[in-house]
Amino acid sequence: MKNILKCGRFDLDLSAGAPPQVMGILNVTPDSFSDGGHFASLEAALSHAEQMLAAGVDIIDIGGESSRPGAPAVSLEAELVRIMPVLYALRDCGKPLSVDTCKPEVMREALAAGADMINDIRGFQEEGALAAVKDSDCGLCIMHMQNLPRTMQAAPHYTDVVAEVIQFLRQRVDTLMAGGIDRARLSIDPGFGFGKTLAHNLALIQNLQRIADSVGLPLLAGVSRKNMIGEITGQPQGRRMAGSVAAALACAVNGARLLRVHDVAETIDALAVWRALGPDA
Ligand code: 9MG
Repeated sequence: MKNILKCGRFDLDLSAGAPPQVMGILNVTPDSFSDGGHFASLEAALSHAEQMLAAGVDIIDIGGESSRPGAPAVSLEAELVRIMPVLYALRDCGKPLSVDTCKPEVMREALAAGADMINDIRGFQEEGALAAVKDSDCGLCIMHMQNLPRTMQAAPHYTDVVAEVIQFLRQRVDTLMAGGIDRARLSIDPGFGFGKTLAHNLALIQNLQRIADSVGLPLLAGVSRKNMIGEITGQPQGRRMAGSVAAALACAVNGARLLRVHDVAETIDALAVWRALGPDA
């Protein structure tokens, strides 16, 4: 059966037999560019986007607020100044544009400027978030997080991480649908590293298909360059590409239909090799 995610101007085929969609990460935060100047950041972001497009990215996720553990909060104005020029410049790039934000005002501005998807690590729980996306036709990614980025890695605790993530995602889906959002616009995400230990993250990877089936929606996985990759490989941030590609592939094998990654070209190659081995690989 076809499983289409309605995503603004685009319909994404997330059916089981179709190749997983690769979402390229485009961070427009001072820590993602070396000199921090605004014009230089824009230029660097656009050049990075061009590289991802040339590599065959399926969707670009633009973010102006870092969600790293302990990262400082960013004001509404600063977030808009970072992402809006990038969104305008990429609007006609031919691929869906996602905006990674928790702020309803940013959601509204981004959608008015042509964003196709909103990726909210808080699962649209902020007051006004549902209303901000309701009357558009954008896709939504609902992510699970325990606590908030400042404190989430202090002492993550679950009795049953898989069951609790499923329960949260089901509740958010029910709330969003009760609020008038079409189910065809929804995707879910267990939120790797967001209030999770390595053991929690591994349990989630092993159970991705169960999570997707239990909630009944396509699942997005974001493991790229995260601490869990460093914990397994012993590698620092700048040397986690191979581990990230391997983890993304494991997520795809286990049922993820969208992969949020930094290393677009390498992930696409890995997926191509896996898919060449046939449906049972
Ligand atoms: C913004 N962001 C950082 N990590 C993420 C992840 O794992 N999933 C989603 N949906 N967004 C993320």
